[in-house]
Amino acid sequence: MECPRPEWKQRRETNTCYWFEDGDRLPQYKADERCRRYDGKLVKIDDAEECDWINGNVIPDLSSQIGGGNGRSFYMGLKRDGADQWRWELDNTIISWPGNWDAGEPNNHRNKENCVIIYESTGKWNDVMCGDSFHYVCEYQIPPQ
Ligand SMILES: [Ca+2]
Ligand SMILES: [Ca+2]
Repeated sequence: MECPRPEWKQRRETNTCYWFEDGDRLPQYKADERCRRYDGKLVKIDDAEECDWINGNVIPDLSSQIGGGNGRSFYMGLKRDGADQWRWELDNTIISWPGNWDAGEPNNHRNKENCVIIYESTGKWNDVMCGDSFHYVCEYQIPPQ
């Protein structure tokens, strides 16, 4: 059971793989296309436990590679829907936990912020304009054998 590429990080308890893509910055829909290329999707952070795992395991590794966290931000697969609810693109479900929003977020600045990024420095979330370009996080579920 393997992740799509060696640089993806595997969470063994759930056989889930994560990839913090820190080369390109892309608008959200293009980031999603890029994840699909590897049979993945932009990450769905199902609960506080998964959030803690990502913040505790993936983000520190990433930061150490470049000698410490900086101002990078990463798209996840959460979007505001027409009814002003936060919905996961991976399975079209509404978020079922409070999330890990930064202080004062989501603020929907100018009523135009329908996508969500993770700050590398803190793991906190912010709603942003989907057309703005950021790095991104893909998730891939290894199929049961
Ligand atoms: Ca997940
Ligand atoms: Ca915001």
